[in-house]
Amino acid sequence: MSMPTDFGPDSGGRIKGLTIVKAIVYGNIARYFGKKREEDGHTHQWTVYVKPYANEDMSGYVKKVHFKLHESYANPNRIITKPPFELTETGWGEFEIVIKIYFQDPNERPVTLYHILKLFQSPITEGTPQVGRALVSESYEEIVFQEPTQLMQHLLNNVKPITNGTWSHNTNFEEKKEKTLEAIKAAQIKVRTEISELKEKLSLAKDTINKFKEEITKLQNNQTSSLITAI
Ligand code: SLL
Repeated sequence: MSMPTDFGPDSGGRIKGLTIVKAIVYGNIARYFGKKREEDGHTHQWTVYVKPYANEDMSGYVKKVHFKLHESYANPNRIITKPPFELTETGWGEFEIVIKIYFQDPNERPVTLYHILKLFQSPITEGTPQVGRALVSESYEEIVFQEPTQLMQHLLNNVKPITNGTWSHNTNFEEKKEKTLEAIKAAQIKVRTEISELKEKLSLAKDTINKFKEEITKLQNNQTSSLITAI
């Protein structure tokens, strides 16, 4: 039986034409102590995480997640080898965390994400989801596996559920998607209207230019003919 797999020397053992997408959510949750801690000046406890968007156990295809913290932390390189792929710490400041996801198949290049650790509620981002007194800052992302190996395809397509219950997120991504789509559509209409208004203005300006040009030509012709008459 023929297989859709090409294991020829140029294929690298990858399944040609196949793309598998895995949706993930990454970010942080943070909780204020209520005061500055005397001994180290820390004000918050936070957890940075990578989790699956769907109810799927990522460890089927994720080998480890590397969280790179700010240099002010002792051992800023933290490696998590099993789910939940998360890290809890305490601190006083916000900084960028580099998240590198390694896959079970070493042929698959690691994926790097950047997350700005958020501790403080900013007044402009109203609607940032709150859990109890905690602050949530998370993003939706899709990992695209282009032409995975047969091993990786198997791992990606045979993930186990995490829970028998419902798997939900702090952020209502469906609602966010709808709202973002609406905003894009509204912006599209606005831009289209502006373009047609500008086009109209441009064509008016062109008409005016042509009228002036005609006037200039007329005046020049008159001048020439009166000069000829004078001679
Ligand atoms: C800032 N640029 O100044 C940032 C740096 C670093 C936060 C924030 C260290 C905790 C510890 C900590 O919270 N660093 O003492 O280990 O806001």
